[in-house]
Amino acid sequence: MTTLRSVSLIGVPTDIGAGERGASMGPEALRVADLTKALRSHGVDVVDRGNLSGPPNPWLPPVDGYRHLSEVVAWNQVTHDAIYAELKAGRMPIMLGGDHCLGIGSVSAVARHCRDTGKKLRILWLDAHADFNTSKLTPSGNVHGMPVACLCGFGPQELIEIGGQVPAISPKWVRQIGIRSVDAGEKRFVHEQDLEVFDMRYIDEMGMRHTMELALATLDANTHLHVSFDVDFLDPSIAPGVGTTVPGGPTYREAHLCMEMIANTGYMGSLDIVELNPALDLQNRTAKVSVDLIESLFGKSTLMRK
Ligand code: 6HN
Ligand code: MN
Ligand code: MN
Ligand code: MN
Repeated sequence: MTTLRSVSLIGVPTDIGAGERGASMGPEALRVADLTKALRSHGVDVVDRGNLSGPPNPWLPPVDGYRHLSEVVAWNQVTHDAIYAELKAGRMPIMLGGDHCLGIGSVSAVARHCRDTGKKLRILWLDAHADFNTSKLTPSGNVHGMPVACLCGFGPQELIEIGGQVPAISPKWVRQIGIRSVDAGEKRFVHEQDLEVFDMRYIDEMGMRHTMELALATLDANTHLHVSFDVDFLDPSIAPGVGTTVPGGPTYREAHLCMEMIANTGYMGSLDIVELNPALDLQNRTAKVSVDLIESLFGKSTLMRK
């Protein structure tokens, strides 16, 4: 396995892009669930960089289709800078969100790093949602429903240019897994842009193994794989601590298989863990299951396959 074994944890304690308060407490909940210790038990060198800081959540209604746009830009700018610096130093950043709008800063930093180093970028977006809304399509104005669109160049100038190039990524580099809630206009746009979506219907019919074989099919030794793990990917029965639960997600074992197959590639170079909302959780259960799954992402497997 060639996965980088030097990891930096970066907490980004904000719920600025969400429609429910509380994801700002996500980083601390993951620390309380012993993320550092769990990673170290798999031989990973872990440094916890603490939390980034940014503007408070003013909790205002959307303006022109966006809620809190200037604050969202500020948080994503600091996220971009921190993630980019870690990659430049040869470390694997793990961004502890925070809501999923932070994927804009995180993935745009990874894309910039891939341009610097000539690496091919692939992005696995593990989520119940496609996060492909625009200000015209969004039913909520919440920017956590828009990061994939922004990364592909569809969004407000000040957000889409954070990584120094517009668009930051091509839709062709993205594989979405676990999708089961897409808004009507968003669905049309997903088809128009030809995003590769492995939705729950596909996983039900074909199984997680085949799904992941396809999602990982175009990886090679020159690939940087970014995993953006929205905790609402998981079935709410195992992960109740998220603001936007959607029934019918992957089971505990399906989710582990997904993570184990990613680990086996050896190509994961960066990771986001987002949308964990301790205010909605039950005794930190969702944080614990997230840490458990991250262990699988770093090679914990029952049969110890090499
Ligand atoms: N997330 N599609 C809905 C919206 O408001 O745009 C929900 C988005 C959820 C976003 O969970 O990262
Ligand atoms: Mn999401
Ligand atoms: Mn989601
Ligand atoms: Mn197959």
